[in-house]
Amino acid sequence: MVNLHAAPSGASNDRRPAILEPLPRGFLWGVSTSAYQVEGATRADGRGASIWDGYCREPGRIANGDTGDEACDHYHRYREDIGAMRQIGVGAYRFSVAWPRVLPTGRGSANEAGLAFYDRLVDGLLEAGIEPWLCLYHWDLPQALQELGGWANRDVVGWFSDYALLVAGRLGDRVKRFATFNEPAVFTLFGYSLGWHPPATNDPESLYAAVHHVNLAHGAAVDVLRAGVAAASIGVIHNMQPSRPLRQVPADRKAATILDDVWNRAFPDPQILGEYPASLRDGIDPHRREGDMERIRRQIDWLGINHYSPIYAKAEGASPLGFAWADAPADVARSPIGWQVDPAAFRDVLLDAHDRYGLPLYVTENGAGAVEKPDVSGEIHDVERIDYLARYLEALGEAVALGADVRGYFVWSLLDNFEWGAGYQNRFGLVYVDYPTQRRTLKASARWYAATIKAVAERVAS
Ligand code: GCO
Repeated sequence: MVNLHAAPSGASNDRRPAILEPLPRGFLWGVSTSAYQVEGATRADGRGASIWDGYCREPGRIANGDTGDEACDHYHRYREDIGAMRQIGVGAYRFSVAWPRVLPTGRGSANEAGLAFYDRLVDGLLEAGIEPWLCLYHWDLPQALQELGGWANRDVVGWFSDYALLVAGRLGDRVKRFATFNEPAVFTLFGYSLGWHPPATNDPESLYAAVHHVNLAHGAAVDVLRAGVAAASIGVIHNMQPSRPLRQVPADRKAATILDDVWNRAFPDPQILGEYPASLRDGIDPHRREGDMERIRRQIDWLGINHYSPIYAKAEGASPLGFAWADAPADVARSPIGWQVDPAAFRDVLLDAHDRYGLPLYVTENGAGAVEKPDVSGEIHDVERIDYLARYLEALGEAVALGADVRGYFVWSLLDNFEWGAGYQNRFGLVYVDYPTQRRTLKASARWYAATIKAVAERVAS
């Protein structure tokens, strides 16, 4: 059974490593990042503009007017970052390719210098014994394609599959783990309805079109990767969070059901089960052509789950979608940046995903945000992050003990990085980044994660 030793240990105030009994042999430990959040170098070596470059410059969009222009300068400092991964002892690194770095206008001529960066990154990882997990899309659409309608234009399916072909052809001799998309529910809903991500439009028609085209692009990319990469292991990454009514009243309960369909089901259901949730069908229908559901439902090898906390909905008559996003009730337990902490919800998400989709699961993101700085000795004692990770790993262990086929866990994130609308103020890294100097410092959580990985490996070996 689950046996998590997590008592405070000695002067450092660090928790002891998590010892998780039921984890399967070969359980994979990793860390995740994404291109726009860490790479910086947005004007280097021929990279084209992404939708985030311009959006960050619009007044009031991002806290403190921050942009991803420099981020963590991972583009130049990736070797040092691989060094940090080695120190932590992870087996895998999940990163994303910046589409505009390799295809500056999204299609047409490739940018050799951009491709060469990913060659160096992948080679460096392999030399360090770290498996590259490559995600094709983590939200940084080339600006030139946005000007043609972005995800609302069905032609994006062809553009995306050409991009997948380019990446597969260049890196597929060394990279075997591919994800098509990261959290499509977030960038479609936030981008095409709620106004929190580019293109910040609010039009249900283009939201439904974008949802359907992303699903088609996923299917097309799976086919390209399957045909082009020998021994590829292909998956997709979805955020999954229980959708709860703000108040226990019928109208809020209904709103929570609709949000559940839009947030948790609009992508994995068609991609894995071949069907949209019933509440979305009328909206999707005008965009659906014969044969589309077959094009979307392609065999994949694993499902990536990103999870942090539950979400809440309330009824709102004026909302065209039938729900409004709500903050969690005031009395819930929260992380240092106010996100709800509820490990049992994580356990249930893993069990539900196992039952519903029947695929091997990888937790591709989980972690805790904080506003933090080093103490006088230069150390970062992020005890709340350690506590969060320990409790969530315990919940993962419970899900495994109850039968969920979870094969790996990636912490979000390796580094503090550009946290979208929150800019640099919210830090999620195991490694602290001092942005003015780009100096990296392992936090206490990095040492705790390293100790956990080691302790689990020793237990399996004994
Ligand atoms: C996400 C994102 C990350 C975020 C992280 C913390 O996939 O939501 O992949 O980009 O930074 O989730 O909010």
